[in-house]
Amino acid sequence: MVVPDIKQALATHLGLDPNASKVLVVGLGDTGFSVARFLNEQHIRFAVVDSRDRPPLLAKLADEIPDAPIFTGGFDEAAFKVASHLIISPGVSLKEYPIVKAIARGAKVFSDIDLLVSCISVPVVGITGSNGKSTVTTMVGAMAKEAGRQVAIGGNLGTPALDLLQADCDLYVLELSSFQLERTSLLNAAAATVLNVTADHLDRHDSMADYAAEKQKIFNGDGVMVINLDDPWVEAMANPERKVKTFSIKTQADYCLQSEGSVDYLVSKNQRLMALSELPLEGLHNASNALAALALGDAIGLDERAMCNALRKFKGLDHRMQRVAQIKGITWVNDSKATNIGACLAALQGYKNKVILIAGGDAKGADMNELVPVLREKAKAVILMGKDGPMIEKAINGSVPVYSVKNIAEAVNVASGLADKGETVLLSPACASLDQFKSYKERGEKFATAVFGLQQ
Ligand code: UMA
Ligand code: ADP
Repeated sequence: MVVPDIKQALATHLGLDPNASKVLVVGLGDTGFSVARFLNEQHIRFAVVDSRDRPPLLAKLADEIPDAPIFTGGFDEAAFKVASHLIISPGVSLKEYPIVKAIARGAKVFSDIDLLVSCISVPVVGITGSNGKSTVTTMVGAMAKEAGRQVAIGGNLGTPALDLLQADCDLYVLELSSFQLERTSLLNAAAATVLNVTADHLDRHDSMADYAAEKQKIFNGDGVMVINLDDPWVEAMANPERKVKTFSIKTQADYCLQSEGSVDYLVSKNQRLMALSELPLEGLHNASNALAALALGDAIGLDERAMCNALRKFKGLDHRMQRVAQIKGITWVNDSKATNIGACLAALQGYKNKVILIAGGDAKGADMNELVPVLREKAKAVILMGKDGPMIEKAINGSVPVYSVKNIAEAVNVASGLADKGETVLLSPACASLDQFKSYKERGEKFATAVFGLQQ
């Protein structure tokens, strides 16, 4: 449901006045475009600025809103000088000089998430964390659908928040990144979680504490806090004065695992919900994700049976521990979405036997030494590529055989030569892809293409 008077809500919550406000939309990617379209529909004056010469949606904006002022090729200081409000895309750092200056002058900063939540009168479920956001967001969305709810699912997952705005929607499930949360102040989620906090985006955040503090903003307000007892950063966020639901794969919690004989169950308050083997996903980290999703669903009143049915049918997302082929007894797994150390560690820890790992790319300022003890235990060989390949090789320091390659096709060829029957080759780079690819998707697709090429 949408509030009866959007203009009034924007005035009340954000001080947006169609006659006086001058909004600057910073960044013209998917978020900036959705914001521009929304402001145009609400007849609120805006301009768009992007530091790139040709931002990806320039032609589309000029076509759809021909009279929108657009400044590209740098952050035009004049545009910032007159702005009363800045709506800043997640890809743009708040430390950019014109932004710092505009804030000091009194310009208000907010996000597309602030705009969405000002316009709706139905519950929001918010999901953040270093890893598992997309998986848990999609799980909760599937659970809500199975329970018969009219649910909109998006945010960092892909569909910008404002593109989800629909009159007949009774629930929003939003994946939120630390960048989105950093500039969001109006969110009051009915249920929210920080799944975990491990090193990521340290090129944008000053420290782990700073990164965790941005994530913690998902708990602003008075909704149910869903807390991972296995993560010390997250456990410390629990507020005993609030409604809290806990989950864990290691210890007793509101949602946890229980073994009986050789069978593990997902349980809630000592009641078995389903056998872990019914969850069609690899890796214990996905048990943690399922428990988080159950706790979130419970917090907003979803039916338990519907939630378990949705989990039984959940096939997982592409590029996350996705088995792409089995060729001559060798299993090839695409985990291209492992863009940080935590995801790569979770992938490796899921294997009993040693694997051949393909890793490397842009480490985003992370300390790759954290990876080394697990590589020693779980990797037969490591094939490295990309900008920070040499840095990872230095951290490994000869303790595991390393092969340096130029591209993913060469990585697959080298892996094919090293792998014996019964072994697994795992692409789980622990790094972002952008130094060599358009996205983690392109990296995963090129990996799969090269693997299929081995069959020729
Ligand atoms: N950029 C510039 N100059 C600008 C504006 C952007 O150079 O003036 C660059 C950014 O540094 C970035 C790229 O352009 O490299 C895209 O930034 P953006 O803010 O325009 O991105 P959008 O297209 O709006 O997509 C954003 C999220 N992107 C980022 O946070 C970088 C998308 O998450 C999200 O799906 C989308 O909003 C809808 O909500 C992607 C992502 O990579 C999947 N997120 C990071 C992650 O998951 O690790 C946080
Ligand atoms: P995000 O949206 O936070 O990036 P995804 O669900 O897309 O999370 O998964 C990203 C990567 O993290 C994949 O490599 C996946 O296998 C791994 N992963 C998923 N859930 C977890 C978890 N709970 N802990 C650690 N790694 C995880």
